[in-house]
Amino acid sequence: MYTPPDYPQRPYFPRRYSESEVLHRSTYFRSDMEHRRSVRQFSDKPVPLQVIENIMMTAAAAPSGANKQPWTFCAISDPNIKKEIRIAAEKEETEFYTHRATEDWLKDLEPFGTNPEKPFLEVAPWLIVMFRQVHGLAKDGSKIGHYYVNESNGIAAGILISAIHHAGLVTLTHTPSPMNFLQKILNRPNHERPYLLLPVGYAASDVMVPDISRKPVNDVISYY
Ligand code: IYR
Repeated sequence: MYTPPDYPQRPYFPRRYSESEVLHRSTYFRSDMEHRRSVRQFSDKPVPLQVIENIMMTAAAAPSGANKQPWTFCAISDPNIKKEIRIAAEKEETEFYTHRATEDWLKDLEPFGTNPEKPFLEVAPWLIVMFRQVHGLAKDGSKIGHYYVNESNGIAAGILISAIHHAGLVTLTHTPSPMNFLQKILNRPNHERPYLLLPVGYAASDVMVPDISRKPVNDVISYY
């Protein structure tokens, strides 16, 4: 017998589909998501704020530890701030490519043709910066406990990327390292730490991506 917790509960009506619809929807979604690629060449075509807000609020509907929703999404379209972020990111990336990266790492990056130059940080109409909140802050300034902060943000990031793709836009999961400069440039409080930087927009008309493939089913799934 189901015994409800001592907290208000309400009925929930999950979407219900026929078995054939479930098969069709899962097949269709799989193929749509398999079409997704990370993109480094963006068009400067504007994307309305409402689209970006829809995408971020989709991500903010992610499950999280004890429903603490330990994230903040910052959306940047101001060209001056984008330029400031590009300059700071390129400084870190120059360090990475000239000193920090191992030989093996640089070799693994060859298919992507990456280098310290990050023009997409200025060309893409929006930059979304996700911050993970190591704890929350109550109105009186006291700390609110947050749990599974990395896992929660990883889940929200996945949904964010899916929402961007679903809208017909492209993105790149960009992680200049270290990324503390984002906290400074965007003036975020100390309990927020940069988690991911995603340029968002339309792909450039002549966009190219490396000819790489995903692991086959037997390499990623084991049934028991
Ligand atoms: N952050 C660097 C390097 C880089 C690292 C990995 I792992 C990638 O998958 C891609 C790039 C850069 O953005 O160039």
